[in-house]
Amino acid sequence: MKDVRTSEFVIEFARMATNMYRLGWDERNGGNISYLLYEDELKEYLDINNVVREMPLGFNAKELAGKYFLVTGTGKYFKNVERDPAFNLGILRIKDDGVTAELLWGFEDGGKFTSEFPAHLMSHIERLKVSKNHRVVLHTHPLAIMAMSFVHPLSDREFTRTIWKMNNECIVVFPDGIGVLPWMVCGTNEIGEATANKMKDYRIVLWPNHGIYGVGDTLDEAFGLVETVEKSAQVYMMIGEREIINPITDQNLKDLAAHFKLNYRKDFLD
Ligand code: 2HA
Ligand code: ZN
Repeated sequence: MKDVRTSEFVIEFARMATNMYRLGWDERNGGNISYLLYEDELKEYLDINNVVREMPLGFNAKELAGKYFLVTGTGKYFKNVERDPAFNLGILRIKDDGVTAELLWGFEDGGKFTSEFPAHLMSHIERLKVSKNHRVVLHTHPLAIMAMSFVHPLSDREFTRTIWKMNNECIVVFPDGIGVLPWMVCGTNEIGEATANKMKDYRIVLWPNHGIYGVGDTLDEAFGLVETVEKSAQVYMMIGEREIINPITDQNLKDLAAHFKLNYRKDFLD
């Protein structure tokens, strides 16, 4: 067997964690990532019949039974993932009963999956219904997105419109817009259900005063969504109270949508 730490999926995942830490998005143990792995790519690295230990999921994820996830650990720091992946990450399989995670590798200190794993798994379930190639759920605490969530109305439409209008790229990158939750207690099944419910329509979900979720078929895609929202939120916060004299108008956005043939949220424009 090859060493799991030399696999493309662990290396790419660990680099992503380092990058997000360096961007200032993931202080202390902030943020978490889960990455759906395929059995074929795992087989050369792991004996998939060797379950190290089991952990209860705390809800029923039967739709994901038999699926494998590489995931960050609870209490673990993004800063440290690349230096010691086997301590900070785990590879889990959802057991046939739907309510148990089987640890196949990692969490070497006896650790456990992220407290937001319910929100991740429930989001994976919804996104797999929309895209069969879906693989990544990423949660993080970018600075400007957090700041903006304190000072901007929290509706899907209003938040999306403002973000779209801070950067021409936005409607092209996420024509489906941004879902916005009310303030909720994190780490619970309730916030997981609310997040997954938004994931039926959106690939980006804002948790006000906390952070954001992005999903995608690849790590780059999920990261790229969040990165693009964060850039716009930075522009918004940098403009601050000053009057916008050269806005991106609703008509500009419609023209972009027509040019790039976007399937965008038409009800979000006037
Ligand atoms: O994993 O970000 O929301 C730490 C968090 C909780
Ligand atoms: Zn968080």
